Amino acid sequence: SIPEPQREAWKKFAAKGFRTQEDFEKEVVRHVETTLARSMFNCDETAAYAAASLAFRDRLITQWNRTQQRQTFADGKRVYYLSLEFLMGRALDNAMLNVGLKDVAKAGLQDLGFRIEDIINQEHDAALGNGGLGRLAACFLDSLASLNYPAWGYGLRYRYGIFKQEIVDGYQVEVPDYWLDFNPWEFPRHDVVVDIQFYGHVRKFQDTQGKQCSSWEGGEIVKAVAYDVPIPGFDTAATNNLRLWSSKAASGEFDFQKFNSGDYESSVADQQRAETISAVLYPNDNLDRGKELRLKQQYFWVAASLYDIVRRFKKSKRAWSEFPDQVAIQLNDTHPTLAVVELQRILLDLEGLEWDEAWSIVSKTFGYTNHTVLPEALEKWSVPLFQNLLPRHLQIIYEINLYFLQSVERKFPKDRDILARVSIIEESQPKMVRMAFLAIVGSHKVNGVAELHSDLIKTTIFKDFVKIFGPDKFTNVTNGITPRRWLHQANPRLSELIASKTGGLGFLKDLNILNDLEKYADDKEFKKEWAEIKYANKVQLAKHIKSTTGVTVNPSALFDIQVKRIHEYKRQQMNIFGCIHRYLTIKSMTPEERKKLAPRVSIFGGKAAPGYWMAKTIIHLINNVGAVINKDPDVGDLLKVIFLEDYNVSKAEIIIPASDISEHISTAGTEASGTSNMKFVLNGGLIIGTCDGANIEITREIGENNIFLFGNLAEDVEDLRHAHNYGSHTLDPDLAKVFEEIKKGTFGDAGAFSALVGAIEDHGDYYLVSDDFHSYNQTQTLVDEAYKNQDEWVSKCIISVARMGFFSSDRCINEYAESIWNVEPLAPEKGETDGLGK
Ligand code: GLG
Repeated sequence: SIPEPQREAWKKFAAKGFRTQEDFEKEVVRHVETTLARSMFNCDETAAYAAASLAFRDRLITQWNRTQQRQTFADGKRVYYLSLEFLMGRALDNAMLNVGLKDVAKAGLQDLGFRIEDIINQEHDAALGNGGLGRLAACFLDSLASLNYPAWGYGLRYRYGIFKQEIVDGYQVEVPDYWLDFNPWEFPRHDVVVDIQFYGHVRKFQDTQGKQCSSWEGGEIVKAVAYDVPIPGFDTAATNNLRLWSSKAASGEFDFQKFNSGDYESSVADQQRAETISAVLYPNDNLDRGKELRLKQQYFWVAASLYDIVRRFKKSKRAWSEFPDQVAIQLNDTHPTLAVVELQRILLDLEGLEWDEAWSIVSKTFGYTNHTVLPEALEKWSVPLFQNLLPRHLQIIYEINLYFLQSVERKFPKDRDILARVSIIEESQPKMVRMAFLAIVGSHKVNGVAELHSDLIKTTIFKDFVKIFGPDKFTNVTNGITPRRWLHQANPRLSELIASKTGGLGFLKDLNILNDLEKYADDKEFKKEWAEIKYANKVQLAKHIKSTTGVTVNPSALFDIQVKRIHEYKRQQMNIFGCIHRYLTIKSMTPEERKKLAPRVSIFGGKAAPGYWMAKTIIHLINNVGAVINKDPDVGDLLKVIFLEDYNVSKAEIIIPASDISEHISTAGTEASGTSNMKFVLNGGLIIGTCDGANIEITREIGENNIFLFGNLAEDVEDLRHAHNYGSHTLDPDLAKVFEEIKKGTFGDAGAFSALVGAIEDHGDYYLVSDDFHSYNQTQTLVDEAYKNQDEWVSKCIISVARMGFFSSDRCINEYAESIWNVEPLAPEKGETDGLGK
């Protein structure tokens, strides 16, 4: 560091970041002219976006530096959130709002000849995630920074995020998402590079004291390079870090030799192989495929992150026993579970600690969040694959398992079966490592993401572990969403109205302030403004629908929206069958009867995993049904069916504020939480849903009168499935009519949909579509009726929003901090906030 006498100069010239409109414009022009080497004669919107982003980035990084310094001096406990997915979406709008300078930027851009909306729309989404799990991680980062927690996110810098979806002739087509062409939000840290080892063998030896030691040797090395993304808190100078690792070939003699000896091609191939590790996000949501490259990604990211964390800890020169007082690591699902093993390896093999001492540190450091009970999503890795890729880690896993099973045996000496049930190694052919079990054994807390889900993991998949470790190890932290992005940014009109009634933007930091709105639930003037905002948001979505699909929809119709990953358990098939049922009903009506119907637009959106054929079939059916209904003159405005291509975070920001009703209709017990349910209600839409995930807690908060619940309960699912397989399974009569219509070819070649229909008719209807179909349609009729009474409808929406405070990710993060991480916020000092816009 710089010697004391020279620091004055540094302080004098320290970067501050702009504060005024004039300074902002100066920065933009400077970036256009010098960073981008353009001028006012060829500065298009892309360049203006780039320059505006760089101006904000400069500002953020200044605050970032101060935040990091402050945290280093304070030397307190930090949280590390390990997630293979961070579904960030766009950064510019968020940065402008969080630092409170959007108005300044708007005026500045206008002065320079641009409209802020056009500039914001230039940005490519950072789509490093599949769905809810990745977006949750992004909301958490926003809350951690906004609440001043000293926290880092660690992830992978995929060159390709989730694919872009195109719809061609009704089918999903995947297009690669190359998003790094120009990304102003990241800082490459070419000085932060970690060597990551793969393959090789384990050498056993005795050290000079005669102690048995192991060393992992040989194999190959890949380099992990850090890229830092600043995460601004809302209305605070605190700016946290998201560190993403990118893989790079270990350069040096080896390649060079090959190159010199004429083997140019293979030296390049090595490089490509190394870079493949962080090349692409696996596009599966709630599905584990067990591919070697995925395990490589996991180890690469976990090893680099732990190296970084341990290095930071070692700088403080504390005793190892203090590690858990300085470091809390949260495992977002089982994807980073190898961190447990890697930390044990570091302490044992590299730092020379004894097993018990090391293990006591490890198991106090980690917390594990489970996000699903679906068996196909629970990660398992084959032992032979492990043995080859990570031989030392496999040994350590066996040892962890041995000590664990010995403790179980001591506790339950008479129960032989329990050992096989809870073993981290599944005795199958080939043997498998059960990652969730490893995560439980290696963590001090395990949490589910909504009450029902947290109860289910305790009574089903992790039941034995509750017996072994006691119930206190298992807890619930119901998910939340950040109101900054999902209300203030996505729905500026509503945010402004709320601010005008609740005394400013304080509700964005304490969402319970929304309670103040309840007194306006019957206020005529307020309701009028409320309804106008919803209508304006629907007009905006209608425009988007028109421009992307060519279909004209009536903004006065009821907008019914289901946007999320396409999955059989989420039951988009039930929704589209419901649309067909509605269509058949309309067709059978007289014109007089039709006049009494409430017009509806059914809107779908979501990606199917490229290998998930059934999900792709559902998309195909939705599109074909839309093609028939949307041009049927008997139907007109009464029903439109729309599939919106390429659902992502920035589209969600347009779609969610425009809903009247949204669908969260998973088979009870299958959706761990859901988070879009919260986003829709927070934006003044009602929901139709099953008693599943967070729907249950939403109901408790907003009241049963304000939600449309239907369907079988989680506790009945098992019996129903059993009855399907062993008893008689009669198809719901309305569903039978829907199937007849599909089979007639009304929606194109019936053969294309035979598997979809067959899964319900002939193959056990695992997701209980037929069982719930009647109650689903009946409830949709109640929705129609309720919507006709607009006055009451708007009151319901206002009351619901007023009661949504609980679902802020701030509440959620505070719960993690208190009950799992044991960390305290570290607020910026007074002077430091001078970085803020306000
Ligand atoms: C999972 C679950 C969702 C949950 C989300 C965040 O399926 O129900 O809301 O994590 O906890 N794979 C997911 O998206």
